[in-house]
Order: sequence, then structure tokens, then C-alpha cells
Amino acid sequence: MTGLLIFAVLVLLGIAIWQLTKIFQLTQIGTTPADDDNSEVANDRDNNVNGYLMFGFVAFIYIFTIVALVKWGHFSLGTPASEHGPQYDNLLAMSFWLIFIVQTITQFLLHYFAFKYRGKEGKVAFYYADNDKLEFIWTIIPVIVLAGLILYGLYAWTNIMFVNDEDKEDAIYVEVYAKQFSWEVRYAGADGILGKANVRYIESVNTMGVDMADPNAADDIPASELHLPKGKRIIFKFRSQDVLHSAYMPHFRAQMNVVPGMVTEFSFIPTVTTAEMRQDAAIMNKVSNINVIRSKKSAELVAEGQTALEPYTFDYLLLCNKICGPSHYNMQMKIVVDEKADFDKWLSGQKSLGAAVKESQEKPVTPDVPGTPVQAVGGDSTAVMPQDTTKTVSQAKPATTK
Ligand SMILES: [Cu+2]
Repeated sequence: MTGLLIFAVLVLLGIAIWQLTKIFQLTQIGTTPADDDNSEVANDRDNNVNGYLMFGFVAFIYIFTIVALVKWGHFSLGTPASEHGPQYDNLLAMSFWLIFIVQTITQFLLHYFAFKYRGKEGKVAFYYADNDKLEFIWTIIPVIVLAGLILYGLYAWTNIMFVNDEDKEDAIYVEVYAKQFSWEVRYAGADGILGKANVRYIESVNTMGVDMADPNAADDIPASELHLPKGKRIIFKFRSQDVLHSAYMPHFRAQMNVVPGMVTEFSFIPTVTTAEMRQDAAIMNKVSNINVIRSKKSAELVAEGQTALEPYTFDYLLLCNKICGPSHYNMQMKIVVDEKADFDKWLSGQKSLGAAVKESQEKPVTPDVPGTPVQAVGGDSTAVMPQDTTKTVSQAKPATTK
């Protein structure tokens, strides 16, 4: 912080000195004989310098574009893992190529003509009012191209966002619940319907505030990992406990705002299991790069007498993509895409919410969802502190943080 202040002071001091010299120069006007070199009118040397600088600037743009593509091109999203993914990537690729081609040509023309018609002493600019034909051409071409792009975009949008009734019947409903700074998920259970929920019902192990009086609620299944079956349509219902979050699943080309006080929706069909994605060439390359960095770091840690880092293995992630507070960067949840049979096996091994609530009423509170402590919400007296695992709900002190 001090460094920043010193930097700001130095910059301001520099500006002050510069302004003072300008004022000094202005006071000298008219007192000394005119000097051609300091004239405000550009001479041929100035015009040439500006003309070549124009070329230099366009060269800089092109070189930077090439370097960026080579150096950072591999940060693009890679193989899509959802059914709508390729269509989404197609739309993005089309937009990028169009922008790339148009900007490459127009930037060149802009800078080339600025160079070609740079000022020359004694040369007067030619007055050219307008040309209807030219204006028609450069209006109609962008109109046609943009209309095509927008129409294709709308087509892709309805394809991705619209789920027909037939598909809805066969889908798996999953609620994704966001809070500062973690995610929880809840599966609809055997009845295929998610029980109603509200932040006011948050109590003990019922960390998502499900209304246990709703007959659809008891069979709901809470989980701390998002498991999805390959080839099945998943309909996500997003809710937030506190502030605006955004559920971002980049590998599935899915993102949806998570808004307090309302339920938002997104749906997709996963097409690549976690095991299959781990065999993807680009992913394997990324993983080995990360592990090179990790092994270097591990060597340093071991030298300091600490334990080495575990090697990294690829997993899909659900991330938060709205800056929602100080730990936003670490708000993530692992996503596992399994074959349908493995998914069914995993789901049947999870405890239903009804059973969990019943159990917690019989014995002291031990939340069985790791990493999902009940958060204090606006002085909610039922909230339990994360460490508070030994007391029953009635004994728990109200949380006083925040
Ligand atoms: Cu967030």
C-alpha cells in the first residue's frame, strides 16, 4: 500500500513538473523569434514519422495477435462434454473467425491509407462529399452478416434453453444451492420432484432450507459432490442463500446466474464421462503440465521439511463466476460424470434428507455433508457454527459472526 502511495505521489509530481514547463513555454511565445522546429504546424519530417508509426502500430497488433494465439491458445475450453456443447463452440468459432478476418483486413487498410496519404507540404486534401454506392455496400454487407449471425445465435439459444415436455418427463432434477462460499446439491429422489425450500427452514442438517412439511421433500437426496449420468438430461434448479452467484460448468458449456429469492434453470445432457475425459489428449497435456509445476513445488516443500503435494488428476468442476466475496475464487464443487449404472449405484448409497433430518433429531448434530457448514443468515437464530458438531440444535448458540 505504501509503495502504491509513493508511486502515485511520483506520478503526480511528474505531471506537475510537466504542466509547469508547458506554462513556462507559453509565457515565452512572442518574446523570441519563431523557431521552425518548435512550430505547431507539422512539417514533412513529422508527417513521415507519423506515417511510419502507423505501420509500426499495425505490425504491433498483428504480432501480438500471433503471439497470443501461440502462447495462450491452449487455454481455450477444449473438448465439450455436453450434447449442446459442439453447437455452442460452433457459434463461438464462427464469431471469432468473422471478427478475426474483418479486423485483419480493415486494420491493414486503415493504417495503410493513413501512411499512403500522410501529409506533404503544399499538398491540399481532396474534398470528397459522399458516394451512395460505397455507403450502400459497407452498410448492406454488415447487415447481412450480422443478421445471419444473430439468426443462428437465436436458433442455438432456443435449442439449448428450450426443453420440451417429453424430455422433461425423462429428466433428472437437481437443485444447485449457492452460498458464500460453497455449493450444495440436492437430487429430486424417487418421486422426481424437488421439495419446496426457503432460507427460513434452514436448521441443523437441513442446510438448504427444504420445507420438510412438503410431501415431496423427504425423499430428496442432498450431496456434497455433483454426480451426473452420461446420456441423461439433467434439469438444474439454481437457488442462492445470500448474494448473487453464477454456476459455471465450463466443460459442459453451461453457466447460469444464481439469484437470491428466485429459482433459475439450465439443462444439458452430459456426453463424456470423467474417466473418458481423463483420456482426452488436450486434458492429458494440461494435467502433465500442472504436475510438472506441482513436482517442482513438492521438491521445495520437501526441502523445507513439509509434505509433498499429491499429483493432480482431472475432474470436472462447478465454479462460481460472479465475484461474490473474499473467498469467491475458491467456491467450487467437483462434478463426476458416470455411466448410468454407476450413477444409480452412487445415488442409492446416499442418505435421503428425510432420514438425515430424522437421525439428527434423535442424536446430536453431526452434519454428514462435509464442507457445508450452516451459515449465519441475517442473525438467523437456528444457524449453527461449523465447529459446533457436539451440541444438539436446541443447545446450539446463535451464530454471531457477520
Ligand atoms: Cu459465488
